[in-house]
Amino acid sequence: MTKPRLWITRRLSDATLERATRDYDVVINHDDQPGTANQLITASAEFDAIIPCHSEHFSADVVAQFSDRLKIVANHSVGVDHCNLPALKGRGIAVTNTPDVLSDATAELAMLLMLGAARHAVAGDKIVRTGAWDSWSPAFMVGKQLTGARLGIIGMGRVGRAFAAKARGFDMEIHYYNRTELPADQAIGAVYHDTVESLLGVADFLSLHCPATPETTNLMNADRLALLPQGAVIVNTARGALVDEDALIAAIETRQVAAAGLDCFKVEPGGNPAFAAYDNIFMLPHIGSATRQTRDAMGFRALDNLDAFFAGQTPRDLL
Ligand code: 8YV
Repeated sequence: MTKPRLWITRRLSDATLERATRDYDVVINHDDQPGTANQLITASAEFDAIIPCHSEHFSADVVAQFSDRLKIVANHSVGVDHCNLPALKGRGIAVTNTPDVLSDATAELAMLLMLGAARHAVAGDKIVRTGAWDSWSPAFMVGKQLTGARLGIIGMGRVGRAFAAKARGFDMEIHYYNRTELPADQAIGAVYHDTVESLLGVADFLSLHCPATPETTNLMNADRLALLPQGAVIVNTARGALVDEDALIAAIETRQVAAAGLDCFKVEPGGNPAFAAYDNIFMLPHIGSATRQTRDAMGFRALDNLDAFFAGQTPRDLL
């Protein structure tokens, strides 16, 4: 039987590429540059399947120009805000993602950002690294303690719950907002808030774990930032779209927000150059799921979805 033709848009893990090459007629974008609209449109005529990352944008306009050959977009990501799902489904193209497998890696990075933001990681590293550390005092770089503090989580899906599990290890009091209240065995004592506003009032620390949708764009705007307890710390490992970045800077300026830990930005790659002036904004370049173990698991999950699809079964992560 002829192997399905597969385009892999970015340099995925070696193990993923090896398995894909064994099982599919693969073209790999070894240049590792984001696939352009024109490349996607061309690929739709030449391939049965694409494994893209969140760096390839399947907008309605692009999908409208697709040829009929492409049957499945098996995303190498849990987030699918780069895909216009109605447009893809309208063309009869199956779409899958890679949930579960990146939850721990992303939650670990959220913990790093929360700790680093709370304890002056940027300023502390800078002063030692530059040789400018010439004094010490008990009042020096005093931060905010996690132990016993209230942690608000927006979006108690897989990543949110993995983050809560890690935060319990720091004896934090977990509160959450989710569209629906979790069953007790998943909430594990976390306090449910049925509005974001109610959650914000108790969030000494706030971590965002919801998808980017039209409804969640600029979820953390000036009005909501003002509802946080004074001196709150904000962490975002989900999507840059969730935070009004100008409003965040304003809240940092007034000390309403003491610090932020950000792995996601409105503009990626690149981030927001205005953040660079603030040592209390601890930033990383969208690497939440970037561990070897998780990259393999994401690639394998995307391939599992493809295998099922081409075997005539329903892929596990069909959206
Ligand atoms: C990935 C992510 O690195 O899975 C997601 O939604 O944002 C990241 O963890 C990236 O999307 C890989 O394509």
